[in-house]
Amino acid sequence: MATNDPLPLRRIDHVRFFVGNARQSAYFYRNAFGFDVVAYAGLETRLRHEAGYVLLQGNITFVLASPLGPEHPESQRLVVHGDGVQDIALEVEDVPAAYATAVARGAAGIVPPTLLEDEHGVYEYATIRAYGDTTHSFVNRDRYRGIFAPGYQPIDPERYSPATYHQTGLAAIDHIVGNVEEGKMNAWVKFYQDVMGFTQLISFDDKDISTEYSALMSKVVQGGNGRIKFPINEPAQGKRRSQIEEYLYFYHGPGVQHIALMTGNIIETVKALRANDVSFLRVPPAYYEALPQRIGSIKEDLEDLAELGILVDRDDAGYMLQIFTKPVADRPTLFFEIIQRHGSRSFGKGNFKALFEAIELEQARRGTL
Ligand SMILES: [Co+2]
Repeated sequence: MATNDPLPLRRIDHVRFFVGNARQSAYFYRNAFGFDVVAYAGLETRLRHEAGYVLLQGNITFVLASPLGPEHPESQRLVVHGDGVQDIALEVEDVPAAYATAVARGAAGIVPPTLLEDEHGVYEYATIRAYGDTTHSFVNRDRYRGIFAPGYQPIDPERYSPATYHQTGLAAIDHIVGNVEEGKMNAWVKFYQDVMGFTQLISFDDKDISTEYSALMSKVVQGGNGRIKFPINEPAQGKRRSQIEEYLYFYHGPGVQHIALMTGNIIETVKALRANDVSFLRVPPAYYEALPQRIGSIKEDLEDLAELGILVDRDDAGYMLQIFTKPVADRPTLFFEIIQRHGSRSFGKGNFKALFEAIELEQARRGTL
């Protein structure tokens, strides 16, 4: 399978967020989510147009970048979208081949294959357009020994006290979900299949995922031999404005809706995140009364799950536990999912109804339902 793959992808290398104040966002992701801030680029490292921070936890790498002036080519992004995901970078063996293949198959190129070089070696990347203003970079760091990429230096050890660093057990990116406009889901599924060589995993329609107000359609594509999973959502007809429409309205277009972060112990992770004031969606208590019948026996203590608000779903391969944060910025756009899998390959379809009711409660509070 891998040998015939026209566009072999190793893994998600990093997710780059474009934000209004990367310095403060780094503090938030460090002190609330437990990321270690390992590298910095900015005026002190001779980068004149932006500041960047590299954050690590487990196998997850986030890059937070902010423009240092209106001449930054992406500065308008902040006015239009607010803080959000700019780029999902995918590690490849051969950057020029990946870029050439993607463009030959219909992708819009943004940055052609580019070599960045410093005393630590060579870092190579190229960038194509995905949904909305979101991009995919192909990156290769096989010949790079520095902290992240040329321009970045290890973070000044004076910046943060080791005593305030507490990782929360987040280990890897499980999936990254994109919201696209009504009627565009299939075109983006086709993009990932035809251009990126992904396969479609599961599809559920609006009969599965609808409440009185919030209907959506969702399809999941995967690549990199299953290591990269991208669900794509579009709004479906509902009585009132759905959560996907709310996102598209406030983000002003398609973009990344949520990033699911995997943990090996969701109870400990969510306890740690709650202790750091990360806000999660709450489902009604009745959810837990119905749970044993719906899910059967699981390892975790039901009382722990109910106290923390963790959800459970099952498919024929096993079960999974998940919970969703509230949006992490003022606009109701990007949020995070914390997920632990016990065999299940589900994305939590069985929880959608309970969740949507919880989300709609939040929408009603925002007056956007
Ligand atoms: Co998810």
